[in-house]
Amino acid sequence: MNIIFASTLDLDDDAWIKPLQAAIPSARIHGWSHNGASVGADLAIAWNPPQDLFQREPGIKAVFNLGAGVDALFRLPGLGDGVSVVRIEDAGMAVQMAEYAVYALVRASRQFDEYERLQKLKRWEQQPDIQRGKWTVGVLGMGVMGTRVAQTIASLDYPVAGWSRSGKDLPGVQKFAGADELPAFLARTRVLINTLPLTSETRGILRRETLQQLQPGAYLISMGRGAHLVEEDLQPLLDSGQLLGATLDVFQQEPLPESHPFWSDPRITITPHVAAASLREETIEQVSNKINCYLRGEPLTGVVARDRGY
Ligand code: NDP
Ligand code: OXD
Repeated sequence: MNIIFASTLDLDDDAWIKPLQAAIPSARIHGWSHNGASVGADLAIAWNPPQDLFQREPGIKAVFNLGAGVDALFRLPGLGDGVSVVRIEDAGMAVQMAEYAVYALVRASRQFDEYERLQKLKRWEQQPDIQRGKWTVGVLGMGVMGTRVAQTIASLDYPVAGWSRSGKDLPGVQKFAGADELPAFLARTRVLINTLPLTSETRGILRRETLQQLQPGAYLISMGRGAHLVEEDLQPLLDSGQLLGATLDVFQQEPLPESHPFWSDPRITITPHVAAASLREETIEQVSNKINCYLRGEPLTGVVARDRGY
């Protein structure tokens, strides 16, 4: 049984391949070498995978993704319909997504962004008290990430709703399901938090037509994928006052090019795809458990539904 560890990132072999090999003794794990020949891989462990992964290794039967989002894998040529795609579930990321969302929400709702501006001017000016009822929060995607985000924000007494394909019942979180209920969800939401996976159905979901259905003076916090946002629609919505600000972790092109207009817009806060980092120990433990289950023929969690793309 050969496993290829396929990543274009400069990951340290000692930190990744050695512990994976120790945890999966019944297989041989090979590193990816650019210009190298096939190792006859049966399985792959992938993160930022090389473009020619499936062309060089046509025998791969299952891919274990070292992250939650599998959109990059689906863009690779040669991923056969019969190949199973398995993703990481949480592994320490959901709590980080919740922290990121709370940071951006609280910065806006408690006006800490305004206090940062006032400090630069050496001005001692108390802003009006928060009216929590006016800070309605809506979470797009109620999976592993969105659930933790919504629960955390609900615990801070903000009015929270969650939208997903099937609808999720959570105490303190209003449920919205499917495309039919999206307009009602948007209409009650002021702070929109995106934790969706990128699929053919969710690409471009953050666009003029949807964002202008939010409550006036809205904020956008996006941690899903860059292609959820139609980037050219954002600044006109900020100019019109429909949106007051945006905190973005993900972009159509990453790294965000220096010439991109978002960099110099003070209404937009930018982070370099760090809302949640894959934590090495948790990720190695989870992926090796999944591979060992697969090798023993046991059922797995985190298997991506190929027809839905997540
Ligand atoms: P899950 O698969 O657990 O959850 C996905 C959620 O999105 C589900 O609630 C699902 O609905 C919902 N959904 C998917 N498609 C649709 C649709 N067409 N309409 C309505 N709802 C839909 O994924 P995770 O929560 O683990 O991860 C979500 C994404 O977060 C990842 O794919 C990745 O892109 C992003 N991410 C970003 C990180 C960062 O650092 N910026 C870090 C980690 C993840 P249902 O429940 O009905 O299936
Ligand atoms: C992920 C990410 O999908 O880090 O895991 O973006």
